[in-house]
Amino acid sequence: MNKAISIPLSADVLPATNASTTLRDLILSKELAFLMEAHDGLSAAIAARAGFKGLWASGLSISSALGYRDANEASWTQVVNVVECMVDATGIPVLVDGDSGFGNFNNARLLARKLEQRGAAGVCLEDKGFPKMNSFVGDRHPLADIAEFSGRLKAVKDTTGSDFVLVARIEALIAGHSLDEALHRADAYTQAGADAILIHSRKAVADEILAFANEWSNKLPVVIVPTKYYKTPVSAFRSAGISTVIWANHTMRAAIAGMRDICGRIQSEESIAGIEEEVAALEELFDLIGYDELARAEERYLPKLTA
Ligand code: SPV
Ligand code: MG
Repeated sequence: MNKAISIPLSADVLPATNASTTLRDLILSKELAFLMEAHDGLSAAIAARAGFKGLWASGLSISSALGYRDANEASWTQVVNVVECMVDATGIPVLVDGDSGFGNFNNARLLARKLEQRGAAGVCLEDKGFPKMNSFVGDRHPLADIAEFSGRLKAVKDTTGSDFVLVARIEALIAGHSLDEALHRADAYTQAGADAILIHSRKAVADEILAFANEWSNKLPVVIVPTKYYKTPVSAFRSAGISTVIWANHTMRAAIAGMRDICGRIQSEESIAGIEEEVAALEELFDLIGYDELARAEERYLPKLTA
């Protein structure tokens, strides 16, 4: 009997212990969990290799990698296709940034169903309209009506399986509303069936996030994105009972810095001799993308080479 081959690489690349940890396990665990941003198959494989047990398919990073703004310029089908590559390249759970769901309840449930079919472990929907704008850009972040957004959440919950994780993201603090408004929304989204609450902030300190966590007292797990309050030590998040930290854009920003420096050097030096030791070896690339598995498959499936 032929054994199914794994394409392209999962078992060859990942520590076996990672593959069986579900997103639900991570988010519900008493331990503080970390999701690392990725935006394509390669960055996903690198993050998994580093030991992360779950990934954040960042809307900002996926759209940036495609050359688009994080304002729903990339279509939902483009996002779904990228997520599929991330899933194929790793085998660890992927929480997808579903923005505001690309429309009403109907668009949101279609997006979630397609993500689930392609192997995503969950989706995060934010309570804004379509098109949304990245939370760190400008001041125009009108919030969705609570009842209407709750309908989006319910539709996703009714459409997806019980393992698929639905994270409701509250943008009230981003939009300049009060902590009470954020808490009120968190209650409504809990009623609507969310599995976790992502509370977002763009302040340089974590005070409003920690105040939220304190008042909320873990009615549902709390997920945070400390991009702007990056100086806050994770011990503060542990003490506050936060469930999950998302490092939301750092493979993308590392790639920008690396590519910017190397392009500049090659351009000015008119040579690649000086940078050879500074870029990843081709062997590392072949290893990350599982060329060894392909070589074994060739042994099995291709006719033997004759001299
Ligand atoms: C993303 O990574 O796309 C996010 C997080 O949604 S943020 O950029 O902070 O809005
Ligand atoms: Mg986003």
